[in-house]
Amino acid sequence: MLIERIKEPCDLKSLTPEELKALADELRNAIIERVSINGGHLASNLGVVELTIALHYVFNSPVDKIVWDVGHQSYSHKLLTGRYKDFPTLRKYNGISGFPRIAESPHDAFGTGHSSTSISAALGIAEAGYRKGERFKVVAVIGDGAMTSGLAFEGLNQAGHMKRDLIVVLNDNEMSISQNVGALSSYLSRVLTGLFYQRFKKDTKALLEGIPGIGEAVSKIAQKAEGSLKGFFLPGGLFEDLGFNYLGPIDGHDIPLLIETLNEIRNSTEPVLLHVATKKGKGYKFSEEDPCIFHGIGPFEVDTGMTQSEKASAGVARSKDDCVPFCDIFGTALTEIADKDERVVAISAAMKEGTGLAGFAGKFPDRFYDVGIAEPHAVTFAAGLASQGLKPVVAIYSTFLQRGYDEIVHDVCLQNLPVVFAIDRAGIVGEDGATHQGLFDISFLRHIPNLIVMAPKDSYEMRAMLRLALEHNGPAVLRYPRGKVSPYALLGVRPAAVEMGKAEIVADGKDIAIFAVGNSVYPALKASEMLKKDGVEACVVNVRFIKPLDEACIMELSGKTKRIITVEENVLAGGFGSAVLEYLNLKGVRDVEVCRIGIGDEFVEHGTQALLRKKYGLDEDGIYKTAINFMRIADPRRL
Ligand SMILES: Cc1ncc(C[n+]2csc(CCOP(=O)(O)OP(=O)(O)O)c2C)c(N)n1
Repeated sequence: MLIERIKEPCDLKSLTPEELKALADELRNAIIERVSINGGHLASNLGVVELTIALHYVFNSPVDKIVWDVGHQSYSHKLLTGRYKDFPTLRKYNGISGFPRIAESPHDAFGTGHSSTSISAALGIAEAGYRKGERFKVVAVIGDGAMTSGLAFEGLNQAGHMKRDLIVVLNDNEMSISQNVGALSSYLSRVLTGLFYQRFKKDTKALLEGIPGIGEAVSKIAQKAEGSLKGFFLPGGLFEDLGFNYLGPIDGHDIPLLIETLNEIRNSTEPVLLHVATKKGKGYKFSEEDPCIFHGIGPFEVDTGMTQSEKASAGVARSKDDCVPFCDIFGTALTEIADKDERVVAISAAMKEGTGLAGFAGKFPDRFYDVGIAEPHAVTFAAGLASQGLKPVVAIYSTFLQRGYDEIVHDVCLQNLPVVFAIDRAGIVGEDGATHQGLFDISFLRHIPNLIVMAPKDSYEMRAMLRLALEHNGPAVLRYPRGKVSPYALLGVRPAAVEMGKAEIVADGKDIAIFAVGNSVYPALKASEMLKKDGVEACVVNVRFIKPLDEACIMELSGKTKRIITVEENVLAGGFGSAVLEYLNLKGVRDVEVCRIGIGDEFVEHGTQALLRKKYGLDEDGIYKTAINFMRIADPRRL
């Protein structure tokens, strides 16, 4: 196999054009096989196989730096840069990451996971080389989806101005996760289809012919000069105007053409943008047909394209909310509410499917806004809508909302505007790893005045909290995890109605009080059952409101038990447990001990959710062990 012979990218250079083509097939097969077992980003990776080969053929990584945007398409890059042997560990705990990481390989010039950073990072790298007098090339590879972000344009803006030696490869497959949207996307489509130039020709002809006396003659000359006109007015004018030399669009699956073009560009010392057209999902029938489903996917069967969970649930009847992902409960609940209230609108930043809003978008196309990968804009756009009496719901993953922090403070909360934030993937997300864990949102939201922060533990609370958030005349947050809801029937009792600022006691006990946030309530309940066997009666509180805190409940239970454990899938610094400590401190309570379970001062790496929850003591065993130790220290004679 050729792929086994490539230990370093320079090994590519001795391959013939036929061998490079055969290598592309091998890379594709390796990626399909591995993703079918480990899960991962399939369609984006299959689309850039040839481009990756050509880049590594022409440039000399790691001296030359290739900066991948998002980094979800870097599997071929990993396979060609000495990680073929480790590829089976992709996205597994202690294995190689699904994204580039500086710590993983010298060939990973810049770590990513969030989109649209590549141009800024590559420009910084190029500028550093320039200042240090070092000679190397820097290539940013960015998708048309990632290009819709303001951050990408901030990078282009400075790069075009500084005129540094920088190459931007725009990998245009006309898809973000789903169909790319927006004016930029339409512009790129016109460029790809050649319509831009044709329309220009038509408009120019009409314009010239309209000039009295000389118009027709000039138009004829212009037609003759079409070749040079084309040179002047090639598509890509947008990038030219921003200070880049534009080249393309070229076929991103034609290795010889890519190599020839990149070799040309290599000699440039000014910013160049090469526009390549690729097919997302290329080379695997099912991902070509449905690149959106195969964008990020769990394990699947190669022959049928069916995921393991699809296979498992085929033909199995389900009760309404049983084992449905939180995001789907959210999407359905929002659609139901919107049916009765036409002021309700929904906003997504290029994550319609992931956030469960596809149904809403289908039913209310003119009340659904996909703003592209532009989280800060999504927040401020929502603030504008809310200022005029609409009820916007912004659905964004916890990790990506980090981008919108100032907009939440300045545009929404400061003006007390009724924007609802549906924060999905809050907590441990699993195999996507450190760039995607949603472990900061409680800390970066809890301190903002006017904001209400809720965490539903199940489908009942998701619905009730969403209603409450939309009725509330101010900003509100719902944070909920990746994964399926536990049916509330598990509790064996009907849940108490959701009331503003009120926690729910789900198990009584006098020895210790466990305050659990959202999806940590069920493991806390199970831990309380284990504790019972040791003679420890734990009271379990479903926090529901991180803000406002249920102060009365904290006071009462701390007085009764003198021992509090808090459990949250968030960093400890500034989290819910911190809020409890702050409150007790404020009230001068000195005789209550608080033990907090959450994430310490570290980034959480990739691994399954179950494994990571175990590692950080967030599962039932972890909560049980913490509680037992806590009780032993507090009362050594008892246990
Ligand atoms: C800031 C941020 N928001 C959202 C995402 C989720 N996301 C990952 S890939 C992607 C689409 C990227 O599209 P494009 O850049 O065109 O790359 P393609 O997958 O089509 O190759 C999105 C929205 C992200 N990674 N970062």
